[in-house]
Amino acid sequence: TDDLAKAIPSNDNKPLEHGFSQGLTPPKGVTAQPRSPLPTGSTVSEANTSEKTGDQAAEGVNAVHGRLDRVRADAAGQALTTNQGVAIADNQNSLKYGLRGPVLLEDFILRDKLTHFDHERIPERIVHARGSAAHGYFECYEPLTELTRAAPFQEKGKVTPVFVRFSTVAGERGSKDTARDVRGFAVKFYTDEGNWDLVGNNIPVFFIQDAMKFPDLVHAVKAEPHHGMPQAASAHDTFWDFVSLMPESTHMLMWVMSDRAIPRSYATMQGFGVHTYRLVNAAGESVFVKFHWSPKAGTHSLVWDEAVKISGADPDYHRRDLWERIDAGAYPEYELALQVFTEEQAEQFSFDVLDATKIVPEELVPLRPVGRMVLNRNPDNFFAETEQVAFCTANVVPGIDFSNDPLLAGRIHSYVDTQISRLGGPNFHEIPINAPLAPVHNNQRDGMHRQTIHRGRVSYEPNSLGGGCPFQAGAAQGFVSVPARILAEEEQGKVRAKPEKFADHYTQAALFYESQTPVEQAHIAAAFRFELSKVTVPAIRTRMVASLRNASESLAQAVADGLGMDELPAPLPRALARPAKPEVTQSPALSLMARPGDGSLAGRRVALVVAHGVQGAAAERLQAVLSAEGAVAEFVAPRVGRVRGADGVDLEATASLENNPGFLYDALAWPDGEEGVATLAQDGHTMESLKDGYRHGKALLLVGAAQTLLDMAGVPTTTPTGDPDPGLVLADGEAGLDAFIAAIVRHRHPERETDPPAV
Ligand code: HDD
Repeated sequence: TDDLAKAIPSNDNKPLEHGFSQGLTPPKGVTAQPRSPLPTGSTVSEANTSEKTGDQAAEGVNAVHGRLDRVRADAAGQALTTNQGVAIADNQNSLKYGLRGPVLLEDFILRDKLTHFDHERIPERIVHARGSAAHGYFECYEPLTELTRAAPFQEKGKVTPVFVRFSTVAGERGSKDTARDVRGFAVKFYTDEGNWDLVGNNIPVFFIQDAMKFPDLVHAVKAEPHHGMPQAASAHDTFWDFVSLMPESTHMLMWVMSDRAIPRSYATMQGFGVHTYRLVNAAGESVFVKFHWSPKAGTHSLVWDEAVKISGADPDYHRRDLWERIDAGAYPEYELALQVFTEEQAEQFSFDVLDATKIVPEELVPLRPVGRMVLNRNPDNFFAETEQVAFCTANVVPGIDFSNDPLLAGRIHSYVDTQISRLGGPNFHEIPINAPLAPVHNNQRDGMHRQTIHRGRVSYEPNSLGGGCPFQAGAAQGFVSVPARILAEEEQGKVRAKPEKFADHYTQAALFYESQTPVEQAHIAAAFRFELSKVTVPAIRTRMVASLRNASESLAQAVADGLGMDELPAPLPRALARPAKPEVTQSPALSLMARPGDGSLAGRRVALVVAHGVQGAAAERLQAVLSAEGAVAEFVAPRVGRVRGADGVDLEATASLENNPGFLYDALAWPDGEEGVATLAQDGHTMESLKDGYRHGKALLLVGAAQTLLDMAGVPTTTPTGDPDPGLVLADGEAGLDAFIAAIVRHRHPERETDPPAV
């Protein structure tokens, strides 16, 4: 038994649950398998060791593996058992009195199985129900000890394991990924000094300024309560009724109506901590900070028509993309940058840094890159990890502290509170995905689903019976709140009110809109038009346009035109007649075009559309070149399976135009081959793929005979202004390959766009 106990890292009472070969003797004829070795191939350095816990990761393996490994189950070579560990002889039939007789109540095996099944679901998150997650690590570029004592930032090259969950906000757990919505970007850092959750979004501002309004906002945006529609969409009366009555949401509306709300991938969107937080160094000195994540692959989005079509063909589009990138080793990577400023600086800004509807423009406080985050491992089990992970804004570590943002204050309460009902009690911190790597010692006891077996008779402090343990850590080790004072404020006593600058609802909305390229502005106007056209009560539309006039006359006019309004309503009265003069009126960094990415093809999906009679060898070379650049290039044919090449070189189509329509790809190519092209020309799917690819601004390559398809599909070879189309590559042989690759890197070719679309 001693040997066995040593071999098992945690619960030595129950080796059998963990698939240990030392356990149950397998039935005759079955060989017991040794436990599978820890996964390798992660790029985490060996320095990933917790000095505190003594945890040492296996070479090349994230330390978090070790901790979760104690609860991983592997049934290889094991017999089926009940939850009490009793081996099950027959898993096909209930226990009956006679072959055609009644099932017996005593069938504890049937009841064990059904009872558990009946309770397999837990309540979904009230917001951010739909999500996808991955493991990875954060690596610090340089010590930030002058700014913070937070564990992840203490050494150059220091690696901290993370678990990241991305989500949409409004839709239910099974809703589509490509809804127009904010995306959650929640990062759990398993630091040496406890868990730090940076629970952010892909948009740096929020709809409301005070947590008091959060339930109203969420009730307004979710499906309407009488008929439960629409699913995962803000395009309905109650949402626009609420936001048009809440002018503080105008800035956020600009962002959610922009292409940021329809990202191409979780790997191609930014993340933001949103609130102003504090960094605190070992001397107790603090500065304000805003957190920014920027994707290495660049910020890329879908276009609306594409997002709508994808949601039908693949509602799991973003989940699949994240999974496949990690599976293929094209690990999503993000750089963490800080905007650091002092309280005195903040006092001088034209806006209030405690107002979550405001950004700090990068031109005012530049971004300081401090590290990178790599997502390099998919979860083993969706429920155990992605569903049960509990992020809480209250989870901060020494070196990180809060500001007085009133929205943040509500969040500090709300997340812990929601997990108690969602995860069924106060011990959700013991669920493996939530458990810190740092040890936990306190006098909290009992409650639903307690895992820890506390030893001894002492569960209070101070005590002498336990030698005074666990003892207060003191200021040197423990968390100490910044003794913040409120600068330049008179003693006001308890108030339910807001500071004056909170009432400037439009200056930054204008800043965002004015900082977009003309194409992005057109998309914002089209999104407002689409959403408001779904609103059935005309007065709500009018009120929204009246509000927009305060942010941008030209946007308001474009939206009014799109809604067939004969004249513009009078602007909504402003809460603040004379807002402070903004420091900047243009911020190019706010455009999605500001972050084109590293120029690699990694993670891009390319369809090579083929049919019997294609030039097989050339098509194969095309696939090889694109794959060598990191793209996922697959043959798509009228049917899956073998495609006969005219030159005797056969291809394997892994997708069909029916099961994977063209709009699921970033780029499409039609290789040469007269007979193949003639077959494709007979297939309506080909024309749809070509038209969609053109309309969605994608890179298109047509080689030799395939160029005849353009005319048939009604796709022009120049842009509407008569200029050459940089995304449309017409080639003979291999001549156009470089141009095609350059066009894919550019992501989309919006110069083709007309409103309404010509194709
Ligand atoms: Fe929240 C979930 C982000 C305001 C209350 N929120 C949730 C998640 C993210 C955010 C990413 C999903 C976490 C996960 O993947 O499990 N929320 C934000 C941001 C906000 C914000 C960036 C504004 C800056 N949230 C906000 C307020 C409140 C909440 C003001 C309430 C006072 N949020 C919740 C919640 C959720 C949640 C109800 C649902 C499930 C959960 O917490 O774990 O408590």
